[in-house]
Amino acid sequence: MFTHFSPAEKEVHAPADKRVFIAFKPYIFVIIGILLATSAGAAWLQYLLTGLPADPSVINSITTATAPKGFPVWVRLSHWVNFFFLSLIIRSGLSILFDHPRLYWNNGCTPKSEWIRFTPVKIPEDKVWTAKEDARYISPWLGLPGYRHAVGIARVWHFLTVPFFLTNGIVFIALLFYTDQWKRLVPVSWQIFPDSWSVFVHYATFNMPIEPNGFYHFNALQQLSYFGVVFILAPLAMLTGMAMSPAIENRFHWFPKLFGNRQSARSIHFLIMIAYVGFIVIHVSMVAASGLVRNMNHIVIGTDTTDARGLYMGIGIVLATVLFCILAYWLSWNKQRSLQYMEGAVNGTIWRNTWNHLKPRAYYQKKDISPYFWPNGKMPSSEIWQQLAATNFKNYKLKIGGLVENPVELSLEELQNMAKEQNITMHHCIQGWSGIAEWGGIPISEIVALVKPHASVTTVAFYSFGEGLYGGVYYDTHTLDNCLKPQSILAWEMNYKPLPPEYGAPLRLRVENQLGYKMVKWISSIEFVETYKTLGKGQGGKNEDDEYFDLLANT
Ligand SMILES: Nc1nc2c(c(=O)[nH]1)N[C@H]1C(S)=C(S)[C@@H](COP(=O)(O)O)O[C@H]1N2
Ligand SMILES: [Mo]
Repeated sequence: MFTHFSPAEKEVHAPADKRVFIAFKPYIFVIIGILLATSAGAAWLQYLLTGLPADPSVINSITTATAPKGFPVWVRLSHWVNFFFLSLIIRSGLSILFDHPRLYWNNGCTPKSEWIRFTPVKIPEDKVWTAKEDARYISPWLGLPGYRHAVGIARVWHFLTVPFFLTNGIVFIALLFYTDQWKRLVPVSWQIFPDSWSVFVHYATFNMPIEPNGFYHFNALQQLSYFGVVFILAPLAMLTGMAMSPAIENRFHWFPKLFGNRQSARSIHFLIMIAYVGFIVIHVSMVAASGLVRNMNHIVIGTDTTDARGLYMGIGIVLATVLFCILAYWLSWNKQRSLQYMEGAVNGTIWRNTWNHLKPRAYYQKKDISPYFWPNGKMPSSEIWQQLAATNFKNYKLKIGGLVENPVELSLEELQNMAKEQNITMHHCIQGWSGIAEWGGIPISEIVALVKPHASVTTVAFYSFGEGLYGGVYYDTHTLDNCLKPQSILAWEMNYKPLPPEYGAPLRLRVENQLGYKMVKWISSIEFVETYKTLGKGQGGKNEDDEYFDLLANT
């Protein structure tokens, strides 16, 4: 429904193989077993051996006189705003995850080292298997926008949501402490832990504890879990998200290390999502089990009454969110370009004015080089490239032109004699994987100095011998500014050896503060232009044109 795929798009987005699949490393079962044994298992043991512990809600009955009374309108609003944006964030996050349906603890994303995968595919060892081929289908009921390889639009939803989610959270926490509502969420005594355990033993052994009236205060376990969601899960979600950004990683190298590395940050980001979903399921069940009608009045209209108004309005809010999800789905498959622009206008602008000014640095050492490096993109099928490859690119000439004083054509040897810069850096693919490699090649600044672009030049376009996913010349553009950074090179060397064909021979781009799709492989020519708007479909690159990838640093 709402989708109208061309045959080529159908093959990408709605392939025949839609199998749902999850596989874990065996140790994950051991961890789940240990977690169950030390929680529910221990609770049952205590219950069977010593009986039910005293109900802390009864012993420590807090006088309602000092407790915050009821739910002011800002609590109710931010609760539902949060619900709305969480549903967008989680669903778009799932779509992003399925574009590289594997999670790792190591930076290099070596196949078979993933601790969980959502694909039945075992990576073939006898042929090139690209990351784009590895993307998996996810039902649009679950993912936003769903289907296969819609990472561009999924990122639009994910990143458009973040500023609102963050603002809502900041306003909520500020008002929490400005009023006395913080007393609901923030434990003030260590007693919270034994009390929470007692409550947990009750739940785990199906003995409902006496519920305090949530209009005034929560039970210990409830308080502790709300505290955890607001003050631990939400900040961790933001920080692990940021740890995946190339622009941040390349400048603040220590940052992803807070979580191990980029891939463990991605894994933790996923586990936080699981924790959120687990919380939502338990939270909603408890709300229903402990007096649905009254609880809905608390959080929707702010009264402690037993009429059904809150329930009806609550259902209305949920339905409105569902309707918005349907609208989002329709937009995702009918108004891709507008969505892409919207995201570019918000986040592209923020990004361009902040992190993108930072100069990337190469921090990695030889020992960090990944044993495996995912290949991506279609190998060039053009005869010209194949002939050049057959003779080791001896007859290759890089054409450099456009708005320059001195257009040139340079052989590989001539380029190699000009200058060389070597860096060990991490590649950040938009799909989620990464890899560390050494790259050697000529700084683009040397080429700029040689050809002398006109003063009106803002943008440099790099064209490939290869084609995009849907055919047509693969190209991408960078700001002249970005090209002048010392780490921006045209590489002919990977891991101290000549660049292999599948990684972009004879020349490929490395621009280290950017996502992987901007690093054109199999470069045929370079053009200096006034604007990217006159090239291709005018979005700044092949993936931006055809796959709605982020419009980031283009101006
Ligand atoms: N010519 C060309 N260059 C390309 C691509 C492509 O499809 N064609 N894919 C890009 C993407 S999405 C990525 S992640 C990197 C992958 O580089 P690698 O194969 O060395 O890992 O190349 C980029 N350069
Ligand atoms: Mo990529």
